[in-house]
Amino acid sequence: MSNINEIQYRFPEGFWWGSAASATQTEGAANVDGKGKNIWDHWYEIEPNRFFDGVGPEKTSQFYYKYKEDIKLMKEIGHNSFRMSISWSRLIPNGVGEVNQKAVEFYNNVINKFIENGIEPFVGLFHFDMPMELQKIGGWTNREVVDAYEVYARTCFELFGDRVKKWFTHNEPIVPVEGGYLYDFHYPNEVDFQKAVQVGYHTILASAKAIKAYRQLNQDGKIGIVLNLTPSYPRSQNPADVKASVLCDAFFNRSFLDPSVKGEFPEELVQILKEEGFMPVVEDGDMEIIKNNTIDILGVNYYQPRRVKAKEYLPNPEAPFMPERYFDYYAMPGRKMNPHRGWEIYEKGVYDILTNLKENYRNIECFISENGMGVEGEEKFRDENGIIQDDYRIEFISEHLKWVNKAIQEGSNVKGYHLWTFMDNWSWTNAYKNRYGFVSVNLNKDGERTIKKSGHWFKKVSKNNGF
Ligand code: BGP
Repeated sequence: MSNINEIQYRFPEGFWWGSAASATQTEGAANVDGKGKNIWDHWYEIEPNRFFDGVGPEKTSQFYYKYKEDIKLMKEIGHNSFRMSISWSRLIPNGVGEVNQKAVEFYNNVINKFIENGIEPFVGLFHFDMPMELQKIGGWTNREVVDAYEVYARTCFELFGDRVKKWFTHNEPIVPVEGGYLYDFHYPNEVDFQKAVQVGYHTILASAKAIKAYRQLNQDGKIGIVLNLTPSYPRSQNPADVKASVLCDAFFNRSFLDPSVKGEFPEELVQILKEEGFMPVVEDGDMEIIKNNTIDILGVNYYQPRRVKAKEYLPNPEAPFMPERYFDYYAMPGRKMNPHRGWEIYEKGVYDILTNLKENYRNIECFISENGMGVEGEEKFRDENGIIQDDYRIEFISEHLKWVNKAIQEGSNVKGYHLWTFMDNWSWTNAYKNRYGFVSVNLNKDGERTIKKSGHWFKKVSKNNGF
């Protein structure tokens, strides 16, 4: 593997090697320099018990203070690109209105530092972190928030678009729908399918409006979205299982993939929403905007498959409506697990996604924008030289990369691979339970950074453009 001639899996020239992170999970400095509160700051204030070990978002990994050191480390481990996100409530503390000049300065410094180090910054506009002032008026349920987001997006393009050439309107937009309005793992912790639908719809509309605004500015870059395209595999080929998987896919993947790439919503989903009486409120002209402003580039986040079967029992008609009225989840016997996160590991999933994009979504330009393995208690793998021997992560990445490589051989338009994540960070309600980074962060030593074995390995992969 150290010898270039021994490379078995070679990647195309210019392949993007790097990682991804988000503002709230890394920056820290949640209450300084004029940043407004977002839903995470607020939720932690009122319910700290919901966060692993009671650790909140106020400090996280201190990227706000340590970005120079961190970007240097990224360069050291072979990054040529990195996805960050802008914190809306740092840039515009109330969500609408005044722009925080301290934030402008911070993001300018960060972006410039990336470019100075030969790392292309990919920038996301929304990574789960709704400004609290906007959540108070209903967050994505309220159309005013769509307008506020459009202004925020335009502000970002105007401020940073001269240097940032890859923008992403949302990260995993289905997750705030699931977490905030169905399954109780994001604030505001409501269980309300009608609101969930409205939130999803407004998010898509907001994305299309941001894309439109971006194109009006003629900034000569690309704009897209990052989706977690968890494939839905049926338990069997029995038509009932297959139907369950198709509907599950419509709820959780195609709900955002189809409007983002094709400018239209999946027929199966619309049918169910109509039948069950949950259509969102749509205004005249919306569909036109969605149709005419599809993405240039798609980020694909992939962690685990979703396995689905036909319903075992008749659903309770009195229970609140949930997508699971149409399918049940299925734990495949013999599946490989990451026991820490409780997620199945199924490497071929990444290939299936890329093949689907090639065959059914005009082989849109894409990249693996997140993939990774969260592990609890990694300190026990630290050797006498202080390096965490995370061979399991190297195996996880290489097994996925082999499938990405196969997809490329078969004509997939996939341009890069970003690990989740660069350094251990704050994973929402799991806080620092599971560690995902190429670089460890020691919370007991002021966040001291140490490159793990996987980071050293990745450097060679990136240098050799293969392994
Ligand atoms: C994705 C998110 C990331 C990140 C990752 C790991 O869904 O885009 O923000 O957190 O998952 O998941 P978790 O933090 O829940 O372990």
